[in-house]
Amino acid sequence: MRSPLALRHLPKALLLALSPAVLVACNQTSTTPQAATEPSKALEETLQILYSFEGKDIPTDAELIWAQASLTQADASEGVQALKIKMDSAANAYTAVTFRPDTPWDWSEFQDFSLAMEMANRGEVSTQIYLDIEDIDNNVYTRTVNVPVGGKKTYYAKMNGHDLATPNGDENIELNFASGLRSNPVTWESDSIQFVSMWGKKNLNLNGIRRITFSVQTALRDKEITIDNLRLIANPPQNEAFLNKIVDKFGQNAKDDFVGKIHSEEEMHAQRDAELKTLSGGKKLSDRSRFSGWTAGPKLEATGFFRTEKVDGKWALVTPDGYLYFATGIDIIRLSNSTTMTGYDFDQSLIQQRSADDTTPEDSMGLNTVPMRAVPSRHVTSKNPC
Ligand SMILES: [Ca+2]
Repeated sequence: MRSPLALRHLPKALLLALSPAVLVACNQTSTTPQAATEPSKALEETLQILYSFEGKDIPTDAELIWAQASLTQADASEGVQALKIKMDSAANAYTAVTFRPDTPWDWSEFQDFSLAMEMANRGEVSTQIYLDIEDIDNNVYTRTVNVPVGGKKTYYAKMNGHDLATPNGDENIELNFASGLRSNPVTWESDSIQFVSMWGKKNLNLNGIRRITFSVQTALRDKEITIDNLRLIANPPQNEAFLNKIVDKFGQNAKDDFVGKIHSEEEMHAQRDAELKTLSGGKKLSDRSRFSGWTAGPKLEATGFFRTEKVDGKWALVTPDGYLYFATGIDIIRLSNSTTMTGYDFDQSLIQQRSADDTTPEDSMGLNTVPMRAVPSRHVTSKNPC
């Protein structure tokens, strides 16, 4: 079944596709210890079942976008049926199933609770699911999780309580205030899997939850999941030490094991030596400079520093010797909490100057703007577009 809603959602889908903050690889294989297939005992206190998929038809609340739904008896965790969703995600950037009740859910009577469900994946590749929950104020909180190929596991997304607290009241921020992390470690131990926080308003208006959307975005393959027992659960007591000792002495996640993790200095040295061995065998391309610049290309001034410079109207990376080079892996580069403008400058004598030993105190401040006294001195220095 293909929904006409697809066109309506397409602009948003394209917007999301451009987001740089996709942190979970769509085809990653979980290297974490295998969780038990049965829900943790600690999570079995159900407050309210939203969908158990036990009827003869798919719930009318379910809207499909480039996806097909069917009821299946495989992987049911409550009753005998579950909802299987097959996403046409190879051909469509945004595929989804949205549960949208006629009347928004009022969950204001609950405190310290989560949305939970079992999900299984009988496809050929893992399925990265985005979970959007929207309230009646049009606020959305987006989370994600990777559902590996295999049987059902329990997943949950907090709706209230524990680490959702935002002490200064600024809800629309990606990082968690207590930890500085985008997504916190679990606040209770269980076999269930917590959705990874992505962006949006963490504390939604529980007087009215308008929709719950499971989507697959910008995937190269068709994907599928089976969902059952979409419900609200009471959060078990919070582990107050959930942020303690989460980073080991090598700067790694101390609470999880993964391929390539360093367990000792000897192991680190062995990895280093193995990597150096592969690098020493590499041969430089014939038209590359000592810094791998392009010797057959334009030759700019040799300033002794890596820098950027415009060549024929386009920005280029330049080696200290003045050759252009190409680099992969460039990520966000910005000044600390500063706005960025091109083409304008100000009287520098009116702006506090930095020294080489500054420790960028602006990082702990708000947006670092030009002081008001310098504003009248603003002038155009370049009309070239960046
Ligand atoms: Ca069921």
